[in-house]
Amino acid sequence: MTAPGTGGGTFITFEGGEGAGKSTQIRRLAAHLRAESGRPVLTTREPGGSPKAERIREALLAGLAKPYGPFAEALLFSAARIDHLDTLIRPALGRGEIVLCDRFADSTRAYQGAAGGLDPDVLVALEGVVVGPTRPDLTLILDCEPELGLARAQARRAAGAEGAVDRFEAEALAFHARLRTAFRAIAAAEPGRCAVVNAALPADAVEAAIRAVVAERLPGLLPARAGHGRSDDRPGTEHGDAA
Ligand code: T5A
Repeated sequence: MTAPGTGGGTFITFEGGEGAGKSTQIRRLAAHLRAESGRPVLTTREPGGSPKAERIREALLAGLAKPYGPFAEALLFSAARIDHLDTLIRPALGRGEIVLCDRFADSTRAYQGAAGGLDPDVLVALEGVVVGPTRPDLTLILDCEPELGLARAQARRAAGAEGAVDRFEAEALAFHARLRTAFRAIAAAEPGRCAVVNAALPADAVEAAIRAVVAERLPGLLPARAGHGRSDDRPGTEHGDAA
């Protein structure tokens, strides 16, 4: 069963704090679904995903909107989201594709709302206008201590060609702790849509936990096959605490 606004496609979002492993796990789930579902799989991200939204992403992550406060930032994330939905996500869902998106509206709730202090009523109104009926069928919330996620992001930066710490990663630890609480609260408030995955586990174990959640929550996604989508038939993996 898919959400009413997804037009025959399947919309899965990944959420969580900095460096929780969302990009890593999107790549892995996309490869699995491409191999096993027989349906096209689109991976994308927010902010960004479409050429115009990527331009807004650059400004947001450079901190250009920070002086104007969380409402202005939420408006810019929303502007990027409108273009992303109109030009990429809704057309793909309309073609029956599986869309895996790295962050979506829950990030606005957590970053600009719970951690940034923006009025929840404003967020609800904004989300209603911007997202409308295009709600995710499933949201995987990758949960770990903020210190761990920030350390992973820092290690990746030290090893690669990435630039300086971006506008949100640079926030104080207390901000990141509020984010974690916010994402867990979103999951608790919408248990039918959201599943919390223990992202502190090794990447293989997180992947196995995600496959198990997808198989359980979206049983029509993969053709029925003995043991399909179950992580406990794979030696060397352990279950996450998917809720
Ligand atoms: N934002 C976004 C808002 O404020 N409001 C909004 O509405 C939206 C949509 C986006 C920023 O914008 C904010 C949130 C963000 O601050 P971004 O660069 O896309 O910026 O930031 P993130 O989404 O946080 O992405 P990151 O790349 O930092 O983190 P990921 O994708 O969660 O982590 P990933 O997979 O890149 O992994 C990080 C490192 O850890 C390793 C990986 O190999 C990598 O090196 N790793 C693991 N190591 C050990 N064990 C595991 N299980 C591991 N999983 C990954």
